[in-house]
Amino acid sequence: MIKSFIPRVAAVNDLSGFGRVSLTEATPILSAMGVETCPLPTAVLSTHTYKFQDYTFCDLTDEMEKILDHWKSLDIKFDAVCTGYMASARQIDILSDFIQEKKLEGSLAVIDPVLGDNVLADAETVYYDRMNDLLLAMRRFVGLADVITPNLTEACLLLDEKYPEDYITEEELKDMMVRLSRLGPKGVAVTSVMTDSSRMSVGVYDKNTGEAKLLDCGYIDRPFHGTGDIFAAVLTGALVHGKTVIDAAQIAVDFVKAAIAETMKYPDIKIEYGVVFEKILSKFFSDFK
Ligand code: PXL
Repeated sequence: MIKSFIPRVAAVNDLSGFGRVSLTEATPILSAMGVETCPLPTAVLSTHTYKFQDYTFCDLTDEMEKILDHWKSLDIKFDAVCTGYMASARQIDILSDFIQEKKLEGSLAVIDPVLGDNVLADAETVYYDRMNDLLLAMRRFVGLADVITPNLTEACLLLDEKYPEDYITEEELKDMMVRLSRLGPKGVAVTSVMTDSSRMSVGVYDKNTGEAKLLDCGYIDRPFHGTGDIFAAVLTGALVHGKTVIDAAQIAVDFVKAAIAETMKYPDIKIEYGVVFEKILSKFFSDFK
């Protein structure tokens, strides 16, 4: 059996060469948090799919099965499995088996149900490119999670509800998180929630204690691509260090806010280039325990 001496996470996500998303964020972030990161790529892309045309896309579904078989033969233990961008519904089936096995060994499952974002997409397409067939599989998949991290668009898709036309109140958000927790997860963090005209918030709910909190993210009137993936990575890193879901969400909010503040120093960075987290990474987590 290969045991972990520092926390070890299987990070299941795509590898997009350019544009700061998914594994190009999760891997350095988890490493900086003192977590051994074992990437399991779902697809290799030249760039992510937002705003870039003609990106290359190599679906790794078959390869994932082989990688998992090899990992199994090595009997590797993981403190957590965190999943993000899925390239096919079959990947969700493969990972469902993997997560069920790993949960029996005590691993935590953090599922980011990557599907879309109203804030980024134009009015009638809430889904990210390629994602509109995955909803049903994703609804089942989140049932296996200990913690889920949907943005508000994904939360509405999972609950089969309309995206709110107006700002959302704290009570409405708590109610939504309680309903999401009924799908299975004990912890729910909903990102990208406009709680008034000048405030973006993250809602977080801990089913074990019944506590819900609204975390203030400030507000800058433009989207920041890839911040959901950063949020999920930091939250996972904090959870495997033993933080509660509410504390972990606060740490993730603080890091995303710091990365956004850094990005604002570079006016030439386009939205699709993601946020500049590199320069703040080592300092932010230097004392992290
Ligand atoms: O950040 C979500 C995400 C992840 N991976 C890929 C994407 C997106 C959103 O556009 O395209 C490949």
